[in-house]
Amino acid sequence: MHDALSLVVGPGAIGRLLALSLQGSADRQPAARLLGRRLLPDRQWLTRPDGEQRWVDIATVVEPQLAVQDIKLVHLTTKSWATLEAFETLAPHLPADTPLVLWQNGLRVQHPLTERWTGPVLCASTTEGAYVVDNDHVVHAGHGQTVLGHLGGGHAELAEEIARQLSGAGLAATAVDDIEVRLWHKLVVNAAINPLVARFRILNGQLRESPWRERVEATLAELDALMQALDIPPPASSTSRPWHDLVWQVIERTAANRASMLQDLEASRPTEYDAILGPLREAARTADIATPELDQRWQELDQRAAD
Ligand code: KPL
Repeated sequence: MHDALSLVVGPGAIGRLLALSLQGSADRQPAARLLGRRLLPDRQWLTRPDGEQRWVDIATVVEPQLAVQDIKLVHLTTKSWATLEAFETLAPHLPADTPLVLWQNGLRVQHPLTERWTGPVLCASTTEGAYVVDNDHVVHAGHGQTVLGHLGGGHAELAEEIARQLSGAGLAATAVDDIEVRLWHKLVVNAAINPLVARFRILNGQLRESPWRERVEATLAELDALMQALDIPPPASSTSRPWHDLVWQVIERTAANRASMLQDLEASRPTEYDAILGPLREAARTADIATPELDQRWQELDQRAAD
């Protein structure tokens, strides 16, 4: 896997960061290729967190049958709502044992794709910060951490190999045997922050102020009850309010950020509201837990999606 050619599907911010980091750090070329709906310039700028900028030569391909040539690993980095379609387009052209890594927010695609794909499927959760400036420029805004693993806890060696490859490319990654729990943790963070900041078009840090602070607290009370009912182990914390601590820590750390859902709304793109709020509301209904805050956020964003 060390020198294996990877295909990155979905040239958004994380997809481009991944492809350019892999390509820019490998001894053997090419190390990565991008598959997208439109061609991007073959030379891309990558700005690093320390401000250094460099060119990376990388091929973008639009035809799946050409994109898969000699590929040993596929990273699917499309938005959650576009992922099943991207997978269906690619799958007929891929050798049946090709490993897939899923990078989506929410919990809509991870289980169906793990069941459907014939090869190993790993899920990743990342806090790397990146944004696209232009057709030929992506900024790695801040270093984060990536965890990855198989939903059933298997394929540990493969997960470790991929984690080593990512870390070698400057994206610190660790293989874990509890990725499903990690995805629930990220889901709680995204559900508490993203729909609210998107609805009110505010920076993450403004959630610390009234009236949004009260909305975050009310949402956290629902999420706390739901996580307990689902038996999801809480994140490590020195207090008795681990979910509360996790979410407020992320709000502090990302105070100046425009969350991904807000960026999607502002760019008139579909948002990931269903991948984030949908699984939580469905689990709440099964567990007979009322979630008026989550329901309201879902209705507001669903209304926008229908407009
Ligand atoms: O992951 C994020 C996102 O923007 O999707 C958070 C943690 C909310 C940071 O902005």
